[in-house]
Amino acid sequence: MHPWLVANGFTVVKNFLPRRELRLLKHLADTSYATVDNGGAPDAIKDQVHAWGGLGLNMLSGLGCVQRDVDKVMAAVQKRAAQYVGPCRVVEDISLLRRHKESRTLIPWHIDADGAGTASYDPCVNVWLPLTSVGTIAPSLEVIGGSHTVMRSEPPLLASNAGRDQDWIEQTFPAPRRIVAAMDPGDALMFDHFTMHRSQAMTSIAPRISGEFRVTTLGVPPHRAGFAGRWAALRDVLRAPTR
Ligand SMILES: O=C(O)CCC(=O)C(=O)O
Repeated sequence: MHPWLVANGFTVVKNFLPRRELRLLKHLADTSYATVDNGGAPDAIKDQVHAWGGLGLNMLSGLGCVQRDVDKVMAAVQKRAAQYVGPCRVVEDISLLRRHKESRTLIPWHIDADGAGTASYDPCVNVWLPLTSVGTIAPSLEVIGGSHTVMRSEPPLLASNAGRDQDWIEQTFPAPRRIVAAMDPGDALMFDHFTMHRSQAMTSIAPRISGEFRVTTLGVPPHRAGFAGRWAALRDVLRAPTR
């Protein structure tokens, strides 16, 4: 594991994704969201995109994308992530694209181990890849450096109540090292699944699509929970009170 990632629980990697795979990822996002927006997806998926913007990677082949393209992007993410975390694999079932068009869908403080169904994949790292420049008018992520060690000794929260309010954050991290990552397409924010993070707080936003590729080191047994449970967990993070 990369020493900065171990010490701080996150790292920003410029030019993480090669140009070709970045283009492919944008193509997957354009194709799948266009299918949803043009009425070509089942109601449940339309509702999900409206509610919180997410599309699981394993839904994309049903939304006009070619699975081989999804596999190529996952392979590129995996190869590059391995330079930071060692031999690893992308866990497709807990990886997704997410679109924010309105500030209503921005996500409150949480850790993926509580809210994103990653706990049983420990160690697990989120490779977060925005497809537009973020940090000023399109929301980036805000992370609390070092929070991953603190959060490992906190009792886990149920996915149905995984959001942390501002008072709790201020009490738990009195002198927080908070950073909002300013990033361009192709850059990655890699963070431990115990690292406290949220969507950059903004009252109005430029739309943004991002990829959330969750990688685990090789040898971790497949998660036993069902697919539906994991997506419910992500939705619940969104619904939890923010502050
Ligand atoms: O898209 C966002 O703003 C939040 C993403 C997030 O919380 C995550 O990737 O775990």
